[in-house]
Amino acid sequence: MFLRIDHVGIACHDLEAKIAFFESTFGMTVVSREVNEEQGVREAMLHVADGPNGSSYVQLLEPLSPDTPVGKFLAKRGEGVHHVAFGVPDVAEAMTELGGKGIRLLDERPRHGSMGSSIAFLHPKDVGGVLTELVQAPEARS
Ligand code: CMX
Ligand code: CO
Repeated sequence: MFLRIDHVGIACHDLEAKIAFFESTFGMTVVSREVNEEQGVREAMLHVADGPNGSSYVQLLEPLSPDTPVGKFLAKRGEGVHHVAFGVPDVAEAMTELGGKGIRLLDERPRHGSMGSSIAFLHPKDVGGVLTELVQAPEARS
């Protein structure tokens, strides 16, 4: 079902400071910066590696306000890993398949993610405590 780990989402208070840390410590490069109002985040994607099934990234997330998924997470748990995102060939198909297995979908339909992707989230309580994101890359469907 999964093509790759697309990204690991990391919640932080100060996006610019965290970008500087990842760049200077790991030599990673920012490939995209976006504000996603729908998700309530200011975010940056840092390239990790390219594989046969696409690229993988670290996604740094700063909340736009306390009353957002990442804002609530930071208040409750502090900075750290917020979600894991898997690449899928077709996010709508994956949602149907996983919904049919009783996993709660947090989105009724795919939403807009980073760099033109289509995304959907699975409830962390149904995935062993891990907020899980499905990602379809813009070029994935042929
Ligand atoms: N990972 C694991 N567990 C999490 C979690 C996370 N990121 N966020 C919340 N939870 C847990 C909480 O700890 C809590 O558990 P307990 O009841 O045992 O304390 C439970 O889920 C409910 O948490 P809450 O703080 O009451 O928050 P909500 O239920 O209002 O929202 C969630 C939780 C997952 C439904 C919401 O964060 C959501 O819809 N997330 C999807 C969208 C998102 O995260 N967008 C930002 C990223 C965008 C991107 O990647 O592009
Ligand atoms: Co993400």
